[in-house]
Amino acid sequence: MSVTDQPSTTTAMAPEEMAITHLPSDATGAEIAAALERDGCVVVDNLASDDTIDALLAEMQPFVDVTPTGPDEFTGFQTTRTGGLVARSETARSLVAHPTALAACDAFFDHVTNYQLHLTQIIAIGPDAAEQGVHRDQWAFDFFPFPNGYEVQCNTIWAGTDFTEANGATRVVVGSHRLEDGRKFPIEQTIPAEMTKGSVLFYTGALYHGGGPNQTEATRVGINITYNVAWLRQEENQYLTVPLDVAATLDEPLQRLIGYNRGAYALGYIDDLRDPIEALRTGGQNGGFGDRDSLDDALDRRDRLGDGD
Ligand SMILES: O=C(O)CCC(=O)C(=O)O
Repeated sequence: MSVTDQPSTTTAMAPEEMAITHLPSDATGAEIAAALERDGCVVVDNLASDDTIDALLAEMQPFVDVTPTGPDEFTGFQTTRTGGLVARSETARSLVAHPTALAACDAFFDHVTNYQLHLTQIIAIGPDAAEQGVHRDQWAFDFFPFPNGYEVQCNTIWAGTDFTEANGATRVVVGSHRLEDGRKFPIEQTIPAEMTKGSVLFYTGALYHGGGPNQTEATRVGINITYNVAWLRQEENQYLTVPLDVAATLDEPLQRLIGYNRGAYALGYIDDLRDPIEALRTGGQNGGFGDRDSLDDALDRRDRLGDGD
């Protein structure tokens, strides 16, 4: 994606003009990233099997059962948010590191050295829940005004149940990732991301969206797994959420994805410039900052940005 500060659009599309693109389950990372760049959101249909979703939800159910509902309107008085998926569910790890999700992130985050897991959350919207306020997820970064077009998050919400307008499908403002910051949208100016169980909605950190109201008798379950640029802080603190002895058992790409990695050439090293992965190993030595090639790539990107490309 381009990293320049693009002029923001001031006019949002009318809901009747909006449509969410659906891609098939064999969509490539480049196709997903292109749709994200154009629309700010895209659904990939039927990417996870029912068996995967059912296994993940069964592993998480004991934790979901004891999760309190939200304390305020934004988190939702009828909604539970259960985190720690990497620590608590082996099956969830296969979604966190799903090849299609990571291929999309690889293509989408080509403006940074690294990205990382940002948060994992089962969002269960109960019957009679009101809609969530429409927001940008990147407001979590203390409302920092990122340049328009400089995306810091690639988000997924996997449908743990079918997502319908009636049961609280995520509501989106298609194309709103290019609008100016600080906008307010009533629900009438959004459309629902309807999709079948096992499908996944990708959306950027700049897209205006929110959980929909649940007007059914059944709970809507979403599995929210998000990624962010690795020079920013993670929303869910993986170092404290995933016990060290559990983190040590994960395969190395997942260890690096959850944060045992440098965020850029010199970011996040341990003591005498050691690679953070060494926190999970005994006896290793890996001196120096990160790899020089990635630093050279970062410098090239900075020079291109300076040229306004
Ligand atoms: O549950 C959803 O559909 C969206 C939730 C969301 O946007 C959030 O909690 O930030």
